[in-house]
Amino acid sequence: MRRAITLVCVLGPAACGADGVLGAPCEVGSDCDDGLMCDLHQGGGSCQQPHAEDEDEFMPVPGGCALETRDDDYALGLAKAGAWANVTFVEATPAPPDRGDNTWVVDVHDQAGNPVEDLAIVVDPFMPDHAHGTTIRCDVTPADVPGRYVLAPVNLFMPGLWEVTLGLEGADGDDAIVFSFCIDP
Ligand SMILES: [Cu+2]
Repeated sequence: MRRAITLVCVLGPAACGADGVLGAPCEVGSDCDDGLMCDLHQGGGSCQQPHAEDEDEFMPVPGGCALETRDDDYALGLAKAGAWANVTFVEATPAPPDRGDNTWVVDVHDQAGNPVEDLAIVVDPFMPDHAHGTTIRCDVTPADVPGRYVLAPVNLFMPGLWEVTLGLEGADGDDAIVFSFCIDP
C-alpha cells in the first residue's frame, strides 16, 4: 500500500529498496507506483510498464461479453458479502461499467446492517486471462453518507474480463470483495 511505502521511506530513497518501482516484486497493482502495472508470472509478479502490444494479442473471443459467464450482471444495488462486510453499489458512472475510467459509489455495511466508517479501501483491478492489472491507482473518498465511499478512477483500459478486488481494512479486520465485469471493445 502507498501508505506503508511512505512510512518506510522516511529513511530516504537509498534505504527504501525498490518498493513499487519498475521491476519491483508485487502481488497486486496497488503494490506498484502510479504508471506501472503488476504483471504476474509463474512464481510472482513484478511492476512493469504497460505494453500496448498486449491489446492485439489478447482481443476477446468472438461474441465478446455475451459469451462470458464469469462476470457479474451490473445493476444498481448489486451487492456482495465478504467475511464481515457487505458491499453494495449505489452508483456507477458509466453504468454498466465500461472501458476506461469508471467512478463507483459503494455502501459498506457489517453483517448486522450497520454502516462501516473509517475504512481503508484499496481497489485492485485485474485481468485474470491476461495476468495483469492497471497502471492507474484508484482514489477512495468517504462520501457524505456514513459507510459510503467513492472509488475513482476504476481504470478498466482493455476489453475482456476484469476482476476488481476491494481490499477493506477496518476495526473488524481485513476483508476482500471481488466484483467481475466484462468490457466489450
Ligand atoms: Cu488485458
